[in-house]
Amino acid sequence: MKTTISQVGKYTDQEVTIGAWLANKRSSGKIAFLQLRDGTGFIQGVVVKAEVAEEVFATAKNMTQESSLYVKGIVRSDERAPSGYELTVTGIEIIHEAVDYPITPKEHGTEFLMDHRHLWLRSKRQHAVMKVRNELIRATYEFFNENGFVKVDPPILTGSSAEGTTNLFHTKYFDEDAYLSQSGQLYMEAAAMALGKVFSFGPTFRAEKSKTRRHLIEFWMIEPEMAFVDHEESLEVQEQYVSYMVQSVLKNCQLELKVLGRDISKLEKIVAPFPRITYDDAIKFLQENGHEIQWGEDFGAPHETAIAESFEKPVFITHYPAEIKAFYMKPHPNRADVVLCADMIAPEGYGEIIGGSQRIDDMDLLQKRFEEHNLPEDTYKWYLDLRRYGSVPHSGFGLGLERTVAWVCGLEHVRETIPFPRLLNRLYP
Ligand code: NSS
Repeated sequence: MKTTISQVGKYTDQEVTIGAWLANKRSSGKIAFLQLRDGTGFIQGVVVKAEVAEEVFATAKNMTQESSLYVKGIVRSDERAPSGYELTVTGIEIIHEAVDYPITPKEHGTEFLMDHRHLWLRSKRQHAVMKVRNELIRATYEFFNENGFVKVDPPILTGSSAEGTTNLFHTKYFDEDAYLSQSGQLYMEAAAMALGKVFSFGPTFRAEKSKTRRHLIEFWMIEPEMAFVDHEESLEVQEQYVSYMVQSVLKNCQLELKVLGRDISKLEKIVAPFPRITYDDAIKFLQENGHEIQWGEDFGAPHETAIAESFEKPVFITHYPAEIKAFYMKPHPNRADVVLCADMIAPEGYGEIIGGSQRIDDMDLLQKRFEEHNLPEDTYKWYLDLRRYGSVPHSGFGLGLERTVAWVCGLEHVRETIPFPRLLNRLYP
């Protein structure tokens, strides 16, 4: 029976055939232990010299790392094995022999691994990260579909900026200037006026000159937008969504979290509601704890970490000064100097994973903002139309997938959270 490693549990004590690669190998004169992987999982194959044909044992002993093979064997249930199963090998057919695979079981430096990202993805740890990423994506679709949202795809080539002009990726669109999308938000606002509750999930681009462990040049964002939903109601959707994702990973990725050595007890606490703290109080807290920061300044990574350390769950920092936030955010009804917005800061120092706000729905105010921010009104004519024809209160947010993967997996750096990271100095492979 031909099967995959993830399915071997259905064939206990039966003979199966699996297409696999040799991840690693140990052998003595009498027995060989093959660490096999097939994409669906990892399993140990045991080849006992006395129990197989001579050439089978010889092949096993001489097989090189990352060679591909069809392996035949009997499935044994084994409590000591991480997957719960082991394979007693009866036959081996080499498909392709790999010579001098560059990533050996010894330690390699980060730059070397990044140069070999196309191969590094095969490792057990990277496999686990990609599986968790996939589960976060799966749970995202499930959450929004179950809650009445419609998936809408905004364009990637745009003629305007959504999040300020400093880190735009410029390109040509035939004779016109064009930019790679920094955020689909403005288009999602139009979509919300057509479909009510919508979400997007796609790549976004920021030519950020920052070389930090949280910044990618190309990253994936989930952007829900909701008509007739105010700032407070939007925060409730956000905490429900993030709880749902984390609980889904706990339920469906136990093996992966174990491979990553993630402290599960920290993730088990991620259940809505999440705490909220205003920007004003956050500034006071930081000043009282010895940070040099004044009202009106934006938070850096050390500030976010200091605030997050007071909580076991993600925390919303709400009502930032209008001056340090995007042009489209709605001012607080009783305080023109702050806006109806919130950033969600992940626990354990993983930083901001969500930025969101209620949007300006008043035509005159939005026009005034365009002037203040020096944004060309003709490029945004269509966006003003949303306030001209049946304007309604509406809110939305953007969750950065890679930062969420880093947090849930407990990774030091976002470079391991995406298959082929685009970083300040890296476009290869
Ligand atoms: O700039 S954001 O805070 N907000 C927006 O783009 C809004 N237009 C979203 C919206 O309301 N629809 O970015 C949102 C999130 C932020 O919290 C991070 O988690 C992530 O996007 N983000 C990034 N991740 C990785 N690398 C970079 N450079 C990056 N920039 C933002």
